Amino acid sequence: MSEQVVTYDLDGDVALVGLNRPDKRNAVNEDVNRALRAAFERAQDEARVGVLFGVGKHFCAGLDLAQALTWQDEAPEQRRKRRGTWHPTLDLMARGNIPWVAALQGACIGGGLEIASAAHIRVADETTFFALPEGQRGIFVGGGGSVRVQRLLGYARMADLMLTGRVLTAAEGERYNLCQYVEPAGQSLERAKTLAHRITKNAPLTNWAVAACLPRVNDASHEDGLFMEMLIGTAVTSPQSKERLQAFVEKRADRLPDPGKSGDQS
Ligand code: 1HE
Repeated sequence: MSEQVVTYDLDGDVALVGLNRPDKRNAVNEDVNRALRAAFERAQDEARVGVLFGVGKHFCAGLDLAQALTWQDEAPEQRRKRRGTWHPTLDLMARGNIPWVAALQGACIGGGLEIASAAHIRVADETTFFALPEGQRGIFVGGGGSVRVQRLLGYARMADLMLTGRVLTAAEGERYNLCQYVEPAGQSLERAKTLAHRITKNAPLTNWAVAACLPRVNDASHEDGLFMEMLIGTAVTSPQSKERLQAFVEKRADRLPDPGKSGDQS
């Protein structure tokens, strides 16, 4: 694993993973993919929540097109080995054991959007822009985007982005369901960290159920989904549930703030 292309730090119970090729706009080559996978595995072992961010002005410009160019003349057998290598990496994030928050700024393009879509929460800032320019590059999505990005956007919007090369602003991205928060320029990472630390306070089993089980329920039929929900509900019940329910009943737990009365809820 290359230490330089992906950074890893632990901030209390939060793992901070950084895409670190700012001069290449954090384009993802094979080293980055391998390093990301190692970082996600490590985070699952030692953190309760992960934050993924991009170093520099851009989150990620997608697949490293210069490296992809070198693959074009490879023999079919060699190319076969490169197929689907992003999938296990991003599945670790999207349906692994801990929730992930992605902090976005600047370009969140192609494979960059696919990576962001594997996070459970996406925090953009006002400089963020989203695009799927695969049509212009003569390639297809390869990081699970046809499943994950399409589920966020819906077919019509995904087809529009892929066919026309349309670029969305942060505000449009929020409207299109590509991010849940839009912060002032330069503040997405701080907000993502705040959210991550808040998430660490949840019962760990509930976090696991949201991170690992909800995406699978989302893939199931109505009937199977309800059955899975019943099983997950049973698995999530723990002594912590009893203590937390008791704390509420005994008025020891914080009440939820009324958004109409309180100001900032972060
Ligand atoms: C790259 C890449 C890259 C930048 N692969 N090297 N992604 C794209 O089609 C997006 C392509 N990138 C861009 O449109 C622009 O670079 C940005 C809008 C992201 C940023 O623009 P800018 O003016 O700040 O930077 P730049 O001058 O274009 O790029 C700076 C350097 O980064 C330059 O290298 P240099 O050696 O000439 O300095 C660029 O070549 C390099 N660079 N983006 C390689 N993507 C799993 S399948 C997913 C399929 C896809 O991801 S398709 C979408 C690919």
